[in-house]
Amino acid sequence: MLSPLNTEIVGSRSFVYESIGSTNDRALEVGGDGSVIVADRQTAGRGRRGRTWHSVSGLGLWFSIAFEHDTNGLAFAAPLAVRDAVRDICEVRVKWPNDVLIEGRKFCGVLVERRGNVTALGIGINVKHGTEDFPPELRDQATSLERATGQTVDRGDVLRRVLTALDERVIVIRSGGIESVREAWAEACAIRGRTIRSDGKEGTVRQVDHDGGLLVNTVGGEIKILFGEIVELDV
Ligand code: BT5
Repeated sequence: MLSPLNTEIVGSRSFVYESIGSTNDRALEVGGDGSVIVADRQTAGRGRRGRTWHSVSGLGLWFSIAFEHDTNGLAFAAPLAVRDAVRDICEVRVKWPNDVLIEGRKFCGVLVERRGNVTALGIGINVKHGTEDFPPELRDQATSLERATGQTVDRGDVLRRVLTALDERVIVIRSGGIESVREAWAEACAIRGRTIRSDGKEGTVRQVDHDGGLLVNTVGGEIKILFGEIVELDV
């Protein structure tokens, strides 16, 4: 599934599995700056806060990249790389902080985890799923590239494009350009000025902070939300 890449950092080594617990766990174990771990199926794919990531065989891209230094900004770079990779086939929206949606439905999620000096950037992309391939509870909220576009999409091609686009962003970050990547991500989230609700509080997003947190004006004053759950009330 992983053809040779013309990249500097991402793809320094690659490990391809038919089935694995979680590619993030494997990335944290193998380390190595730029190592890519791809699995056809995950038996324990996970999202944030212990949530499950549905990762069946043959339909999606479940992969992680290990990084060993300068890892700030990966959570900004990943959704941008996915957006750029599929730009030719569909228009996507980045939902703060790092879900990627097509027509309001999630087809990609990102999970950044750190252990010791290794950071795993995990990316899940639904590619070939039809409606019935998702468990019932996800059918209304999830989609795949093929379901959304009606076109046949090659998983290897999408993977190569994502890794290449990610490599470009990581190079920018490592040469001191994290602010430009953060700004591009904040722009893609289109969250400034939006009315949102989080943990029972409602307000308007005034600014995206340097760490990606949202500065929100509420009736009780300004609050900051850092990688929490939000509902956008005026989409
Ligand atoms: C995420 O978490 O969106 C991060 C998902 C990261 C998955 C990748 S796959 C490779 C690597 N290895 C791993 O073990 N993980 C990473 P979160 O924002 O917490 O969203 C999780 C929620 O998304 C779930 O509770 C479901 O509601 C929904 N969900 C689960 N599987 C889905 C899927 N395949 N497509 C769309 N939504 C899904």
